[in-house]
Amino acid sequence: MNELMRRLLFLPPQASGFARDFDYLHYAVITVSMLGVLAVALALLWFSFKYRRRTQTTDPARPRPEPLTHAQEFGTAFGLLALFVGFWCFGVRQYAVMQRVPPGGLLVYVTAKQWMWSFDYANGNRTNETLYVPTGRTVELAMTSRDVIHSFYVPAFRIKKDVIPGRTTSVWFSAVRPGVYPIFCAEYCGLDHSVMRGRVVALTPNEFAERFERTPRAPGGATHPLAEAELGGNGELTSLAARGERVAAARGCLRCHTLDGTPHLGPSWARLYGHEVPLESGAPVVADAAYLTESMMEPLAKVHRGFSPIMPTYRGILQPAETAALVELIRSLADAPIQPTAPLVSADAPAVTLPTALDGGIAP
Ligand code: HEC
Ligand SMILES: [Cu+2]
Repeated sequence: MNELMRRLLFLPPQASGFARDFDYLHYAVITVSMLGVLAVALALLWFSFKYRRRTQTTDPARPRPEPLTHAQEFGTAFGLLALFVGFWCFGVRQYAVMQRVPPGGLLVYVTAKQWMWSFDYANGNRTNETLYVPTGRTVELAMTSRDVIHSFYVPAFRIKKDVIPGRTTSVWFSAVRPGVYPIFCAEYCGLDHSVMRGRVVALTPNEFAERFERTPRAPGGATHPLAEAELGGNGELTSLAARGERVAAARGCLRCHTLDGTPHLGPSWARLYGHEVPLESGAPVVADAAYLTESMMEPLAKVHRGFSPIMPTYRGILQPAETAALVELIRSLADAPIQPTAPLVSADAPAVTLPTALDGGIAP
């Protein structure tokens, strides 16, 4: 039945964990709608026959339709409403599943630009156009754009999500069987939008570990020339977190942040990722890739409780590759041990000269 409906509706293969549930709802909505159309069409035919125009002589007493009672009217209206609210409830449930990333998956950083996709892995690999993933494991994509809004769309996984410059959006899936699945850009993004394609190659976990996790270079052999150009590296493979440390030092983040749990002018990055952050305004948030990126681009949007809002914005300064490296650095410290005896501000910290920030203005 599933296979029949899938073919009838020309749907791509169901290659991710939630593809099947997703399709069932699709089938239900389509079937109900089609039955509705059919019922209306049949009624139309029947009524146009039954109440057709006749001459006075052949049909002096023309039948009149019985009007519906109020109960019948309300019953029909509520029935239809309940049906659509039912669809909506199923849809919301599926949406919630797709929004909540299960912990412990493989995190890959996706960068979109006119007109290609590139993928950065925690071990330092980078591939263009082809995303390699293991089957049977949660894969989370932390996505951002270098230029305009794009949208990451893998029909076989039934996932689609906008990719926005200056922000990080996440999407997740787990591939159910090995194969090659096309990636499309689903947001018009310029001249070559239609050829902004890529593919997901799902490998068995063994194959993935063998071919991908151990080799210093991506299986395709591709290393993004921008990776070195942007990060000033010399081409050797360093883990993304190590690159993050270089970026943090180069961009001056470590004047205010520490990696060992010591609070300084800003909160420490140790044990930050995946933990709750108390905010000055309202309810706490969980520090995920989206929150961390927002904190860099728009530090005032959510201020960590107990810290003064002195962090300058890095919008337009940090490149997407640098943002990804910083997020990965902070993620690598998610379970870092915290020195219990660490002084509030380490004595040997270099003196910090704060720009305009303390005078009320925020440096650009
Ligand atoms: C002038 C000091 C200063 C510099 C430089 C600075 N920050 Fe911050 N940062 C802060 C302060 C203070 C906060 C807490 C207040 C807030 O949330 O805005 C903060 C908050 C953050 C947060 C949110 C953490 C949390 O616990 O809520 C992140 C992530 C962050 N900074 C990243 C960076 C990165 C990356 C850089 C370098 C590119 C950087 N910061 C440079 C002072 C700084
Ligand atoms: Cu695009």
